[in-house]
Parts: sequence; C-alpha cells; structure tokens
Amino acid sequence: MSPAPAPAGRPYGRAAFLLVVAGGLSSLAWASPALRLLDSLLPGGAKALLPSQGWRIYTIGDSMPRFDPGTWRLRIDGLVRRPRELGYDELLRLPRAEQTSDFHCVTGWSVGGVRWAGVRFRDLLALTGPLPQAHALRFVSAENPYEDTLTLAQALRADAMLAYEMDGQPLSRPHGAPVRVVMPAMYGYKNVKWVERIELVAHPRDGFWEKLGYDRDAWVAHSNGA
Ligand SMILES: Nc1nc2c(c(=O)[nH]1)N[C@H]1C(S)=C(S)[C@@H](COP(=O)(O)O)O[C@H]1N2
Ligand SMILES: [Mo]
Repeated sequence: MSPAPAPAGRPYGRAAFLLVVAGGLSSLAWASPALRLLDSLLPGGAKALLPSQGWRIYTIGDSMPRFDPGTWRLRIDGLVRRPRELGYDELLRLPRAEQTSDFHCVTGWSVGGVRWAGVRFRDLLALTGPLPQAHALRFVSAENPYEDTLTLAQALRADAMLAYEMDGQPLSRPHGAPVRVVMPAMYGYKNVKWVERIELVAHPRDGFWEKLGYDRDAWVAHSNGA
C-alpha cells in the first residue's frame, strides 16, 4: 500500500537554501551543500541515486516560522489542571536532558548519531498536571496546519524529548527553532518542528501526514510507510 504523497512535504526550495547558507547555518543544516543543492534540483525519481545520508529540510509552507526569543511562548493546555505558557528562558531552566539518537525519514534517508538536548515530556507535564482523562499530546506547529500527536505512553519513553539543541547548537530555524519533537523510534513526520503548543487530549488524532494515509504509530521499520 502506498499513500499518495511522500511524507516529506518538500525539501526547502533553492532560493531559500542559498539564503540559509548565506545566513551562516550551512555547517549545521547541510552536511554537503553541493549534494543538497543537487538534491533540490532533481526530480523525485533521480533522488534515489543520491546517498541516503544527511539532513533534508522539510516544510509544508512557503516560509519557515521565525523565532523571536523575546515574544515566543510555548503553550501547554487542554486536559490539564494548570494551563501554562513558558518563555524560552523558562524552558531552558527546566531539567536538561541529553541523548544521541538516529533519525529516519520514511522516504528513505537517515542521519545517525544526532546529539540532542532538551526537556523530557515528564518534566514539562509536571508543570501543568495532566487530568486522568488525558491520554495523548497534540503538538501544534507554528507552521500551520502541521501537527501530530503522541500517546502519553509514547511521549514518556526515555528517548523522546522536546529538543532545543542539536549537535551542540541551539536548534536552527530550518530544523524547527526554537523547539521540536524528537521521537527516534518513529519516522521523521512525528518529529514536529516549530512547536508552539502542546494540547493534552483524550485520544490521539491524525497528524498532517496521517490524514494522507500514513500510520499514526510510525514505528521505524514497522509501519505502513516502511
Ligand atoms: N512543522 C513541520 N515539522 C516537520 C515537517 C514539516 O514539514 N513541518 N516535516 C517532518 C518530516 S516528514 C521530517 S522527515 C522531519 C525532517 O526534519 P528536518 O527538516 O529537520 O530535516 O521533520 C518533520 N517535522
Ligand atoms: Mo519525513
């Protein structure tokens, strides 16, 4: 079974790519600028010829959300006792978690050994007190309408986090600044970038790619896109 579009959105366009490089983010986001450029110019089929390693920047919109540390807030609400809004500094003061994990997009590329730092969902949820009927976390991206959910049990895994650093640097804009979901056991589309709201809900809902046919439980190598 093969659902229509591949859960990739589109790799970020050539003009934006050049902008990103000009902005000095190249070493972070683009392991091999020449390859990435080639990749962005090739039609879908030819991409299979390229090495399947290295990040590709995916968006569903035309421009990436811009992070302003002064005004940015993360909202945690829904089925909680105490809805909260956290500023960037407040988030950084929460217990810091670190991990190294592999990242897999369902379209076939992977990045091994990514170093992440961020906050475990356990510590985030402790701030708000989920109600007993809350069984899932809905992650809403500033890149409307991108969203996805994890069950509470999935979010509480030891290798899941809301990440604010990648490979020793604050998360870059292309990778979802200031925070993204990291869920290495599942395909990339569960790893929502530019998260601005976490809503506690009673049941998991279909995320952006799941509405187009992909599995909600996107276990690497054990879901329908694999
Ligand atoms: N907001 C948002 N988050 C997103 C996506 C997107 O298009 N928009 N694409 C997803 C997919 S399909 C993948 S594989 C990863 C890619 O992460 P990267 O862009 O940091 O390489 O982001 C995921 N998170
Ligand atoms: Mo993906």
